Amino acid sequence: MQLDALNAIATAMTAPGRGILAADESTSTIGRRFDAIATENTEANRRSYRELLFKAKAAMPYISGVILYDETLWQAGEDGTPLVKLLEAAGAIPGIKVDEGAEALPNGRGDLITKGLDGLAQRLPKYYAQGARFAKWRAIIDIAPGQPSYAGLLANAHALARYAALCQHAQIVPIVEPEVLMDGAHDIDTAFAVTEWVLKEVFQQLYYQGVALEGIVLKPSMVIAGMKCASQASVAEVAERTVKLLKACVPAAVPGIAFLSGGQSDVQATAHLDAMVKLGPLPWPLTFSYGRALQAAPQRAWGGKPENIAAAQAAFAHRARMNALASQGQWSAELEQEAARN
Ligand code: 5MM
Repeated sequence: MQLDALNAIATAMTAPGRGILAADESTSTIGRRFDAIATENTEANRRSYRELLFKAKAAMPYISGVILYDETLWQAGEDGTPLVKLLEAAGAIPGIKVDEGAEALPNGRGDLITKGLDGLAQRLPKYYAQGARFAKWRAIIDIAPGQPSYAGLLANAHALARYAALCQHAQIVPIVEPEVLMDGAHDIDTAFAVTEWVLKEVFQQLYYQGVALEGIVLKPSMVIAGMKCASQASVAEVAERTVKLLKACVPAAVPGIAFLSGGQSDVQATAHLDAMVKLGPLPWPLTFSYGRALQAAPQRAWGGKPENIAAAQAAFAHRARMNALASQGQWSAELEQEAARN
């Protein structure tokens, strides 16, 4: 393992002013997104949609890396150029989602376990040869009565650490993504306590598996009340709680932290990132690795129609720029409105 090279990639992925586009929706997830815009979930439509994002000239300067789904890694655009080459030409690092989704953990009382370790050592060199320089694995932690169980939490943290060690041996930077879902009715105190437990266990397991922290990117969820909770915290409180938690749990050796948006509205996800960065200086750069919060607007603008490609690219560029500003603590709600007027 060449740790300096892994560290250089992880540092580039989380450089302030740029962030990661999570475009790794599995075929069923992108199908749900396409349903919402009355677009058929065909291979050609998935390719056209992702191609329009990667060719968005005004957006890509703000994108350090793109997480791809397996299918996309091997696809070529309309003129035959591999989509990976489009990304490289735009200065974005290609990455690959290597987990194979989640299933119920036996005896887990509702906990899920992420699959995909079997055969991963054999798959990684193929991804590297195709241009992937980082990978992603998402552990899903749901909060509900009696959940997560320690058994579920430990199994997921262990799998994340095993994945990360395998990636580093294949010279691929692992994005370590423990997502505490914000779907429930839990309050922000519960989100804090569970996320703290998860991060403590994840870093313990990374240590046991010999993962070099200098060669990973952490992709956490923010500390936020569940969507069904009546009492929602302010932007300032979410930022303050999240930064407090990260300082207590994430070693300074980690080169950067790139958040997931987890179902927040796009502007909310930007506002939270900006507020956290403004609490700095911090031991690590904070940026975005958003899926829905970057793509909701371009998907609506596109609606599956070729004549809307320019509008979709403009919507994507706007969100990418707003988040890039947020990663430097330079975003404001006024800027958002100003851009909407132009
Ligand atoms: C892009 O969505 C990814 C999940 O796809 P599947 O559920 O189909 O596997 C997801 O892992 C994503 O990378 C992160 O959760 C960040 O996306 P959000 O929408 O939470 O910012």
